[in-house]
Amino acid sequence: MTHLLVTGGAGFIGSNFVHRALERTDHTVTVLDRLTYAGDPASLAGLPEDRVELVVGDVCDRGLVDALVARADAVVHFAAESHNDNSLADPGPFVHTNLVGTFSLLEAVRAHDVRYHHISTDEVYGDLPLDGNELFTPESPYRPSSPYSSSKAGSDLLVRAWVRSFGIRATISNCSNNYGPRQHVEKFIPNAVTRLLTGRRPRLYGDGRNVRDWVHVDDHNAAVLRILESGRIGQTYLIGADCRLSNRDVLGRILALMGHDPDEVDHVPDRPGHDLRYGLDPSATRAELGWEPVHRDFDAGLAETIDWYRANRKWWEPSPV
Ligand code: NAD
Ligand code: TDX
Repeated sequence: MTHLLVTGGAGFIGSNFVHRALERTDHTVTVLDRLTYAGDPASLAGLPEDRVELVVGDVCDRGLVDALVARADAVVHFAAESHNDNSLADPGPFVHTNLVGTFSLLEAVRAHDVRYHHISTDEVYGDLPLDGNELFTPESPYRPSSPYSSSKAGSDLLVRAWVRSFGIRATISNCSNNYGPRQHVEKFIPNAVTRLLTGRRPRLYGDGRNVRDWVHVDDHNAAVLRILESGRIGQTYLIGADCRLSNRDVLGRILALMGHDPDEVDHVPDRPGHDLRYGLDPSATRAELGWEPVHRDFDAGLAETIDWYRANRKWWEPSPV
């Protein structure tokens, strides 16, 4: 049995990971989460109390992190400020949590020789031209665009340096855009769904041609568990499901699935510096880990996600949409 320290485990992807790890393994879990606006203990409701504990605290708190890492067999670091629009409005918390928080964890895993997995994003590679076929690979240069993605890129580089200079036992995964239940309503898909559920039009930034590469959060975390089990130290793994769609297309599908007209959209000014296209090549991850995404039907995944937001209004209604 393994004891995991999961940072950011009360957020969207981290809580999904905790549910999955408890269902599929005999691991025990300590969640370290500051419970920012994006963290909700309700996302951990119903889990076996003898196998999971929530510690409310900050990943930048070196003393607390050191004590928690000392009693863990492995760390999975999800905690981050994660929303691009917020990083444009106020970059400070992104630099602090994403860089200083990662530094604090790296120093603790170095001191206690604990296995570390770092959760990151395809956005560290910047964007691709709208109309090409090129994809990100683990060798693509780092070219982040926003305060969010540059802080994540910086955190990845810290991990790489700690592997090379100090020999820590770390892996990194860079995943594409996630969707699924318990995603904060600030993000595109839940924002559109919950605006429609509350009688408002969803918003499309700019001309809506920007492309995102979608993966279901269950598939992301299935890959993360595989990496923990059999990933090679020092390796970077790209996680994605080859589902590249324009924002216009995604919104059209949501409107159709929810019984609305295709033109029930508010066109709003574009995001400054808005990345044009993300697309990543997950073939090396698939070949090495034998991992395959299960949620291959995007419309079915979207429909299930919409149903979850319909059925769980109490979870999201307190947040401004
Ligand atoms: P989220 O915003 O839903 O959750 C982040 C969690 O971290 C929250 O529970 C929050 O309370 C916690 N947190 C924030 N600052 C903290 C701090 N200083 N100390 C302790 N806890 C803190 O984010 P998410 O969408 O679940 O993303 C999780 C990770 O996955 C992030 O590292 C993100 O960069 C990465 N990622 C996200 C996506 C995506 O599509 N959402 C895609 C690829 C990678
Ligand atoms: O109302 C909206 N209308 C709209 O057109 C919102 C909220 C977004 N958008 C667009 C902007 C993006 O092109 O939709 C796309 C997706 O937007 P976000 O949900 O904000 O995600 P993105 O900026 O692509 O970043 C996400 O994926 C990578 C996550 O927030 C990051 O944490 C992750 O690293």
